[in-house]
Amino acid sequence: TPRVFSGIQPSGGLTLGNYLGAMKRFVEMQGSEFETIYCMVDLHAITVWQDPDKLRHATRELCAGFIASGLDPKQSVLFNQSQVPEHTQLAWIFNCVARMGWMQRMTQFKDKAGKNAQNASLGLFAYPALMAADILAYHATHVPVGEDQKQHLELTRDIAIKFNNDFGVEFFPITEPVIEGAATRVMSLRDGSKKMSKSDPSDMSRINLTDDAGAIAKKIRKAKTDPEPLPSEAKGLEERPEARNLVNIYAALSEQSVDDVMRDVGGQQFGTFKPMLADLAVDKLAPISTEMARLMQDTTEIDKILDDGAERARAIATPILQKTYEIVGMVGAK
Ligand code: AQP
Repeated sequence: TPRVFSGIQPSGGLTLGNYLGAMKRFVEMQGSEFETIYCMVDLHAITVWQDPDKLRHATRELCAGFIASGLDPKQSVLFNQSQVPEHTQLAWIFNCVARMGWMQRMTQFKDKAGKNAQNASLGLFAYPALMAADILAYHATHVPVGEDQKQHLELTRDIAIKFNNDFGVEFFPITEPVIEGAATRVMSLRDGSKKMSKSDPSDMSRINLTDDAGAIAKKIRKAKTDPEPLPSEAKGLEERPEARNLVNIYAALSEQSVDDVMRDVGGQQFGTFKPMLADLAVDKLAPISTEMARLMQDTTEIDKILDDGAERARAIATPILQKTYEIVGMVGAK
């Protein structure tokens, strides 16, 4: 069976971007023709400084968010990356396959390292090799992600191809990114040219899955827009990033195409559209945040789910890592 792998960093609270670009898609792929494996990638999160207590909390809360959004820990494998050592073991092999020049081209590294790249962690630079290991440790064939991860997935393919060529094998699959839907790139509510991100210093720039109805309504009301009413066709949104973003969010949350949404809301003022969007967002997100809060009351249950998920993940990853070691020429591989 084709196998889906994807992950989210516990580097803060979940945003509407993570939900629409990733989690909602994860849920849609569960129970289809795919075997689904989803990971809290805590080792990725620490490529930038994380407070240890906050990291523990964010990892458990992310797991709660997965379940609250509709992932079933029996149908899907849900686990925490650091509990499966095969990820880092395979990542080392890939560090030796990937080239410095490939990594230097990664726009996420450039964005996150900023001007002072010399001061970024080595882990941040090597991030895409660990990501390739996450995916290929399961021989995953499909990876649902937001638009921002496209370049990293191309690198995963390059690593698989180079490994297979270097060792004359056809061992690692060439993974397909799955980037679909109306909201593959949800933008900041304050700046239509920046993606919505959990680490943006401004909380007003994003909707968190833990925001209450009041906060969601306020953030949407204050979202940056232009003074024009909405156009009557999707084409009219091309030069209006903030308006386009709000329409895309509306389309994704209501599971309609952008064209269908435009048919209903075209010509409206933001004074009318924004409250509609806020109501819809509260409607869709409130049940998730309520369920997350309930699950977080007793984290022993979550820890058990993660222990169990790690065991199931290792059952798949261990033989793949051992076979990799054997191909590479390591004594003792079995
Ligand atoms: N704004 C977004 N629109 C659509 N998809 C998004 N994703 C993230 N932001 C958006 C998707 O969510 C998945 C998990 O992302 P991640 O947490 O591993 O890392 P990220 O992409 O770096 O997300 P953030 O929120 O911006 O985290 P920080 O601020 O810590 O870097 C991915 O599939 C991603 O595409």
